[in-house]
Amino acid sequence: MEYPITQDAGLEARDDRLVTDSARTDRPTPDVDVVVVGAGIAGLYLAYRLSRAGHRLRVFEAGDDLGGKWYWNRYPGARVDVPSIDYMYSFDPNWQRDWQWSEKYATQPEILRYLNHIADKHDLRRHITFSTRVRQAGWDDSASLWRVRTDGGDDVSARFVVMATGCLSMPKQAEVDGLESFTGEVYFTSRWPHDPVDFTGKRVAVIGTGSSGVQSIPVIAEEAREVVVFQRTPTFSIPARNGQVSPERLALFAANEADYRSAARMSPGGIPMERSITPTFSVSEAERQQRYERAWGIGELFEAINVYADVLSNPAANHEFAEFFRNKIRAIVDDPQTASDLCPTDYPVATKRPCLDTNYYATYNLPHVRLVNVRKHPIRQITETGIDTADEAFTFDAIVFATGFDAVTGAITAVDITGRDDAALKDKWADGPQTYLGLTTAGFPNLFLITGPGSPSVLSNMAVSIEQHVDWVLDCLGHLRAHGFAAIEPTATAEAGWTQHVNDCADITLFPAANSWYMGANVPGKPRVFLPYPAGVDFYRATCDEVVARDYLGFKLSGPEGSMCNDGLVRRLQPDVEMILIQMAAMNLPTLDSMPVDEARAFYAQMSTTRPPGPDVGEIVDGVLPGATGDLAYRFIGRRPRARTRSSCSSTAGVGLWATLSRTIRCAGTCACAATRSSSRRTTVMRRSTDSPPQSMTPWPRCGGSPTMPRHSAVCRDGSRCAAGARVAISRRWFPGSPGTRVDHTSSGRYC
Ligand code: N01
Repeated sequence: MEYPITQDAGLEARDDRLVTDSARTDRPTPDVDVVVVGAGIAGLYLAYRLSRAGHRLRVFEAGDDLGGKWYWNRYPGARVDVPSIDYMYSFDPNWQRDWQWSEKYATQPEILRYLNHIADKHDLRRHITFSTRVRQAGWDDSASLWRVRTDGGDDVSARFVVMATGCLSMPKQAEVDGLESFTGEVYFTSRWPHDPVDFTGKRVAVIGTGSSGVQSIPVIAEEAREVVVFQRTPTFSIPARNGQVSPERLALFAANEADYRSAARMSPGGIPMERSITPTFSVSEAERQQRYERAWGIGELFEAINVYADVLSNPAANHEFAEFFRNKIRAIVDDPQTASDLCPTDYPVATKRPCLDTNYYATYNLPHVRLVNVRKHPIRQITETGIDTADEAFTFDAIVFATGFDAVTGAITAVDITGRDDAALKDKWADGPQTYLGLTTAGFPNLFLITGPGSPSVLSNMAVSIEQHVDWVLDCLGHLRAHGFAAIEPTATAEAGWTQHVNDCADITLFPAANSWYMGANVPGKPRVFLPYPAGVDFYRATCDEVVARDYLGFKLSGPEGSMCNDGLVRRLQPDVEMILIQMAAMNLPTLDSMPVDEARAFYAQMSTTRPPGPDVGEIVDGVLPGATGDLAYRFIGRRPRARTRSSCSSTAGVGLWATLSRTIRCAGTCACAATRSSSRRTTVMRRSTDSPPQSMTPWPRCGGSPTMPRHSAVCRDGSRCAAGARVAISRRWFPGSPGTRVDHTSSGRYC
């Protein structure tokens, strides 16, 4: 049986030679090809792409209508924190004829209108079953399909299941005793009523000061008689400076939208922007303050975080930037005690999601607004009439919970998903999610996760990351179809390697230092694991493309006519080492192995003059490691421990260009391989030259054969040379202000 022709008019013709797996065998035909869970931004784009590609699909949505996050989060003041023209689909090329954003940061109702507009324009509603929650999805190995059950009684079989459930869609429990006894009104920002809520003349409590609290508090304070904000952790917030979409930006964007969108796809965060490569302390204090002021004034989160290359990796750099923010808070808030309570001091700036606000700090200057620091005055319980802290009883008419989400994994594990041998995904992820590329997970064939854990997701512009994932999935389905495969699943090796790589990337940043929802730290009992992939949309996209280019590296593809598996790790090097090689290629610098030793040393010395001093050396230990051809001498250079429970990078500036460069080049001329790691302690281990010829050096590892270590590592156990070539370096720069000017560098690396 061929796929039914259900495409819309004018679509690319489907390859009619391709037939379903069941046509070649006696396997049962599934009810549909794909079940999609969720009809938010991801679910809608899936419906668009899948239907156009001729796949039979059903989309189940728990809400009564589409929109996902933007359907549920209707609280006062709710807005997007990425500029509206960046936070939209790129697949709809003629959108400017029928859609215009009214503001730089659109409100929730406007975004919801946009999503409805897209759904209507492309006739997507017909694929969606609303008010229906998927409860269970089980893989039937004998039939090679999924059996999906909903709370509406649906029992649907499908070849593929795609979780488009959103990263911030599973509200966190209130975690406060006595809520059921409160006789006033109770609201959750994540489940706001559809009818307008009127706070006029009321005494209102708001618990929580993340993005939802920061956006809603000033608006609630405009109506309410009294507002008391219960804050557990203060946030860093910058003024959004909302207004009309700037005509200049719109003109620039309209002049070459294709270039703009493609620059977004190859940017660090999904918004056209060059990755900063300037370390904080490489410029004068006056220049730094000027740049911080610009970051504060521009009203864009990603620009602010990108102010210097090492803000998220160098504690001293981060501290200075944080202090700039704290000074701003102190300058805005009149009452010194309130200002002090509003200043975050126990985590590095941007390691918890920073906020964009409109009048947030100034709202605390209003006479009817009060801040309660619950670290000093813990909430004891909610009573019939209000909230009791350890030392005060408050009376309220309404309590608003802005307490956040079981982020990234919560909505996925809320569905009872079982894979091969009835293994439950929830059990598999009990100690933290394990995925390959944040898209798939071993033991669960034909299951795709859109913006799943281990992908850039919440650290990026979600619209761009969603499109990238959906496009990847569609390409994958096309590949399976074209080659007669019915199932795809990552290997355990690839998954372990990717999971380790994500952790390695997080470990060279300051992210693990915060108790954030990125770390799962906001949900009691949730394993403490960094959930998103922090290396950037650009690196991530290149990785996903590389996996495909290398014949679906790390995946097993199977079907009635056989199976194929090109097993291996897509990222073997330590991320900072890899990053430096990519940066060097992007800058057209000569590769180190092409230089004579003296030249390489001179090169390193020159680079060293531009970088700040490194950390104190705590200890130097010489020793030997067992190698394939005998013992290998190494030198261990330990840094002085600092007050952090997590391991940290041995380079001063972590992902900063010059620091990573120097870390790599330190091996120049003396070693056969570069950096590897100790799992308990961040160290640099340098293999000294026992087998490298004196005139040449090998500054990064050569790997060969199938991986012998499940953990991502820079050194192959057998020390053999890499046979496989891989395209690894792609760097694209786009310069706002000069439309059409783009510099593309592509280079081939020999490392694997
Ligand atoms: O949730 P949050 P959110 N007692 O987890 C506090 C996106 N978003 O809904 O930090 C007292 O950030 C909690 O304290 P702590 C955006 O990515 C985007 O505000 O855990 N307090 C924290 O202050 C954002 O980051 C947009 O110590 C309790 C707050 O509640 C993400 O969604 C708008 C508590 C929760 O903050 C989540 O934002 C809105 C308790 N028992 C959201 N439990 C835009 O696009 C929790 N808290 C603009």
